Amino acid sequence: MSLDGEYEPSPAQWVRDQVAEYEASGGQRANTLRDTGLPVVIVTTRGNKTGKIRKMALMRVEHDGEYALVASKGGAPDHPVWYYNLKADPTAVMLQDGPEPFAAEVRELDGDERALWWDRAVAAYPPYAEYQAKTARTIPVLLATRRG
Ligand code: F42
Repeated sequence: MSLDGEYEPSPAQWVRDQVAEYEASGGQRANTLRDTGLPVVIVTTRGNKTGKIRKMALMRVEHDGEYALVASKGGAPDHPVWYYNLKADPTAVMLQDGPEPFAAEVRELDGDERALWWDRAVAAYPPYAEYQAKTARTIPVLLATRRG
């Protein structure tokens, strides 16, 4: 299964390179954030204005086969564009954690559920806590679950 449409690689070269290398190697290479040794996943969305296929790397925050997608963007003041893509079309998602991507759907978490997954996210990637401290926005946490 895949998302149909024209693929527009990320304008950020380090993300574009990471996605290409991860996909070309079936997750054997480019599977961590730079030299942190901490694992990433590849997420595909559809652009909410252009309809083009968009891909990015995110930190791997997994629990019982579900994944938190943390819209941190390094603690930037604004949400990443992919957050709006997922809000516009929460079932147009592919997630790759290993050799093959799978179809997923997402929903944004709040309350106790967000708190639980936020703790898991910080355990997986401690800098998320610093990112939250340096931005006024509440960093969105979306839960991706397998579809079909
Ligand atoms: N970002 C995170 O937010 N969280 C993470 O845990 C994370 C980990 C991570 C690990 C490795 C790595 O290589 C990158 C990592 N990133 C992480 C960065 C992440 O991959 C994204 O690059 C980052 O979150 C920024 O996302 P963004 O969607 O804002 O990306 C920008 C650079 C981008 O691609 N912009 C496109 C553009 O052309 O400017 C827009 C793409 C798009 O979807 N456009 C829409 C469309 O319709 O096509 C229209 C958008 C509009 O509203 O105008």
